[in-house]
Amino acid sequence: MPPASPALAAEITEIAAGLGAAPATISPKYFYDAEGSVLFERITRLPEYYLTRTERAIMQAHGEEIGRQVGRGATVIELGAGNCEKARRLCALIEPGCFVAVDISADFLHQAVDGLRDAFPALDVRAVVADLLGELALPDDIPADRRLVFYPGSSIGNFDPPAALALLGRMRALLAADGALLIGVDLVKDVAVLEAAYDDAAGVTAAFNLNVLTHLNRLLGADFDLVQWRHRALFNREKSRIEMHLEAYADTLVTWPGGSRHFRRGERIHTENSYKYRIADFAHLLELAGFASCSCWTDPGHAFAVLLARP
Ligand code: AVI
Repeated sequence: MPPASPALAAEITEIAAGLGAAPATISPKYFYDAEGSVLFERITRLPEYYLTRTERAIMQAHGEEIGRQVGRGATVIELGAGNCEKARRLCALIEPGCFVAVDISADFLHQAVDGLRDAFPALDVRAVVADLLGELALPDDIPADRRLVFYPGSSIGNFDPPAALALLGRMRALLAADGALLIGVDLVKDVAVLEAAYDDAAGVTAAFNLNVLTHLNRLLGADFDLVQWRHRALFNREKSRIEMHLEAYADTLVTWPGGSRHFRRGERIHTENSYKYRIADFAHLLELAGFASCSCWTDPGHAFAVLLARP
């Protein structure tokens, strides 16, 4: 095997430490290889996965008011921009002067911003490759005034509250006094609805969760046998979060170069948390991060909320 790059070596060390921990964990960032990204797109169109379409409906229903509050000509900074699909709808609503797409995946990002430039030829479109967990530094020539940080999809829910607070603080640091944050947040609701959204009848979320093992087999040279593992998605009421796990059907030994772990039947690997908020609790988190005021819109069933927060 050729020697791993320092970045890959660090990932391998992180993954091996997670597999060795009690309970075992795999970071959700490893969901998103090429296959995982395709599966996630499919999840967003599932009947049980209400988040994406509900957020879209809120943005459509209240687009005029959001546009009025933000005003034309702002600089939109979308964090985790992905395929820039949501950006297109937002740009049509608020007509920004500049759009900055920030994402960790360079290849995907450059393709997506090219599409956005074609759709909005007059818009100044930039791409910034950055990890949201690191320092969020933008190039100096990006306008500093009237910035709108856009973080849709309830991705904030994939961070534990202290990490969510720290990320909101980094977003706040990107803004001058006239800036704002537009963020989508999934809300606490009936457990059956929540669990179905993360364990759909067609098995797409199960395939998404299991795919992380295929990714690890490739990345780490591990020998996970996927038929030995099942997808579990459970709402943890106390922590107000959906937890995704992979559970061993039988005693199984997993090995990789330099390590191994024996899993007992029923033992789980924790792969993701997706926190569900009450609006008041999320508004409090925003306040702690330095946002002084916010407007909030929700759907008639109060499944999801879109908040516009200002310093
Ligand atoms: C990306 N994120 C907001 C999704 C969520 O709902 O927490 C990831 C996901 N995991 C399983 N289904 C969707």
